[in-house]
Amino acid sequence: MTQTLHAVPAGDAIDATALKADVLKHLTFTIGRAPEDAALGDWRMALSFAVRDRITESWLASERAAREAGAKRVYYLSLEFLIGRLLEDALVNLGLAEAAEVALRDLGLALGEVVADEPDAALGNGGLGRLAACFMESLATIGCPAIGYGIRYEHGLFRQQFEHGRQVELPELWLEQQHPWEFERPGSRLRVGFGGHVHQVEGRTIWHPAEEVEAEAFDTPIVGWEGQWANPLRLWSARAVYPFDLNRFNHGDFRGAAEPEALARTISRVLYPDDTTDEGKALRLKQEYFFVAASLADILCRFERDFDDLALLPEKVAIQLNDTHPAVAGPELVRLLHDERGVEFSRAVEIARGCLSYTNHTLLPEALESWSEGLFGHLLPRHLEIIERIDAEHYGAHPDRPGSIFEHGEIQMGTLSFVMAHKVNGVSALHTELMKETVFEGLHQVHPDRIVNQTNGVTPRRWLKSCNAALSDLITETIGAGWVRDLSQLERLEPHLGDGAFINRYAAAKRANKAVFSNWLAGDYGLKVDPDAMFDAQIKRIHEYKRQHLNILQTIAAWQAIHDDPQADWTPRLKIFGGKAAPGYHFAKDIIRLINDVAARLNADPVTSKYLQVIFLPNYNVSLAERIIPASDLSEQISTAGKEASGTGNMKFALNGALTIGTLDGANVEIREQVGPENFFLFGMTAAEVTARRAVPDHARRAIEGSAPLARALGALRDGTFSPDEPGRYHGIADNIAGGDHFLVASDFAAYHAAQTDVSRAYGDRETWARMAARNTARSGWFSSDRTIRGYMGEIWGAAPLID
Ligand code: F58
Repeated sequence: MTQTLHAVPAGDAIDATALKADVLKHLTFTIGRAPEDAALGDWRMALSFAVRDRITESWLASERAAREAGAKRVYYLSLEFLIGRLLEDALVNLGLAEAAEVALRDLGLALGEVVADEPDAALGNGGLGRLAACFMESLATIGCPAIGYGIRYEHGLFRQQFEHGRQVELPELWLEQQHPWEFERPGSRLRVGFGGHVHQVEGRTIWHPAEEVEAEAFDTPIVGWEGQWANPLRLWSARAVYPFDLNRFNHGDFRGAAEPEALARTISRVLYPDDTTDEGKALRLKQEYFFVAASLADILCRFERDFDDLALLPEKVAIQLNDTHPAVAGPELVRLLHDERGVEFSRAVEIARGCLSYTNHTLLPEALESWSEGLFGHLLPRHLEIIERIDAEHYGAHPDRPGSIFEHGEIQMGTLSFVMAHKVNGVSALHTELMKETVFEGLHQVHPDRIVNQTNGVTPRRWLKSCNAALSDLITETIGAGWVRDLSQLERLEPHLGDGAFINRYAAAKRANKAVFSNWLAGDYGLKVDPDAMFDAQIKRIHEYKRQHLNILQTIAAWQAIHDDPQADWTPRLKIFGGKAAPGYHFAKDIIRLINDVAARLNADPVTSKYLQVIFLPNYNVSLAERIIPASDLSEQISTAGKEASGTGNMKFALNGALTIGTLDGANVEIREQVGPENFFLFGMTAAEVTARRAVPDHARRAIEGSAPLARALGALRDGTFSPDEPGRYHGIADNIAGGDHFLVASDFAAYHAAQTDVSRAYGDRETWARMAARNTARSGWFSSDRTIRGYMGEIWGAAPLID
């Protein structure tokens, strides 16, 4: 035992001893298990509690400091927080990773196994939710007093399995075991009402909801780098006001007795329920209002504890709406100020606007949220009236404005959010400009200073330091450890890029990650791959605009070309796919099945499989991304230009030394600017060219006539090459591409195919490739979410950090 402790620096030895004692204490007194009976999960729980104790100290001190300073607080309202695992993150940020390793080794355990036992908290769908999680970590690292508000879904994003290549959705059960990070707050339950009617009493408007539920808070402290600051993520859980109807029970109606509780709990049961039914739609709106109402009540309660003048609200409170899902915060805040506190209506709107700001994450028309007036008025009658008045006042002030909040009997939540926010931001430079030219064109003309850009970022603690030890150790040895807090310091790697020895070490770090990944693939999926092959990854939600079908079509073309000339000098590649399709999105599910069918055929091909293999890893989540990204050479960012608002996976890959093959879309544009065009494989039409091309009749047919490889690859979809048991299975995809081809797969194919050939050639020169990869790392400092958060603090929130 002493020997192990001597292997680490003295400080860590002390930490390790203390940590070990705390782990044993929690195992005994919190978990109630003797060491000899403890399972892996018990140890993980005990370690998590020991770590949580340390975070809690920092958190309570942060809360005290914020209060004493009378500081402005940031409230981040998001229906999604895609947190992933927390234990490793917390250990790394507290500087306890090595101590934990030693302490656990002493107890006969491997830290890696303990960490991997934690379920992923998947309380989000994709980029928007993961951005919220990165922001929470950056807010804490910077020392900005903040609270993240969301819903504590019992079931996060579904678990994905493949059955005969098809996606099957299973419920996700992260709360099946105790969640050790959270503090339940039974003392701060709040009531949230729905439905009912509105009436006037002595000039005041009173809303009488027909139904009420209780919101119970669960706080998870999120600690920043070096443990200097921690902020809570407060997630609300729904429960019945009267959980149990004793009367009905006593009359033998056991089912009925439990009904109120079951109904109330539905609100926080699942992430983003299917809203194709009217019941589903109503539930989604209920979720939105439920968490907004609870959060705003909480925010005002905190404010009123410290201040007594509501005019100070915009000076002390910044509320960020993560997309339009919390848009009802506008009318709710007005209701709280006007109806419940007597502030004059226009003044209430002005105060609310001073607090609120809104982030837009999509320009896709089908993804812009709207609610029918009927449904909305039924659930939130008073809010409908308030929105009507807000709209009328906005029209009064800007009679020449182009559109109303109400269009075609629907409430446009984007317009409502815009009107109620003092700042509206896009998430990449291109996206922000397109916002001004498209969805918000008219509003932008009326409010030219409202739209600002805050290009997304990712936290370097999780997305480099913890997930890629080989590379982060090399970086620290080369330029010191300052980059972890200030990612712009990565530019100090630049002078080393001409040094062959450094490039060799950089390449060796990537090679080591690839070896680990290959072993894992062989062990868990039985797929043997050559770690020297190029690892080419596209991991993200499955969507037509993201064009996984372009990727797989080009893979088919490459396979056909290898077959034609198997003796040629082909660059071996492994194509990695990962991502979930929305349960009702049939076309996306067909794409998944196609990729799996192609993988089965290609991986079994004795002629080509040494050059080209394909794997679709099931159940893509944060932890899987942490495995894939450090081991990847090529990052596929191939969306139809103008469609991907930003992307954040693209940043993680570049930071970890994968080169991008991509379109001029979202933050790809800025990545290319930063890393240099010579270190980025660009292809495809620009957003303006996309618009022009769509207007060309028959654009897909023309593209197919112009590209023999494309025509041949489509032929393989039609003749049942990948579905011999059902030759027609992929006719739908082929027809889509050859027909309307809204996402211009055919039109961009030839350029993509050519760019992939360039990629293969470039990978042949390993030293040059490694230098290009290292340059990507050195020039990715801009993509830290710390930079993004500082941007929000300065330009949107007017908040200041409370640590240096
Ligand atoms: C994503 N949006 C954007 N939405 O697509 C991506 O470009 C961007 O980088 C990211 O936000 C962060 O700004 C996104 O993830 C969703 O997941 C929706 C949530 C609500 C249901 C429909 C999907």
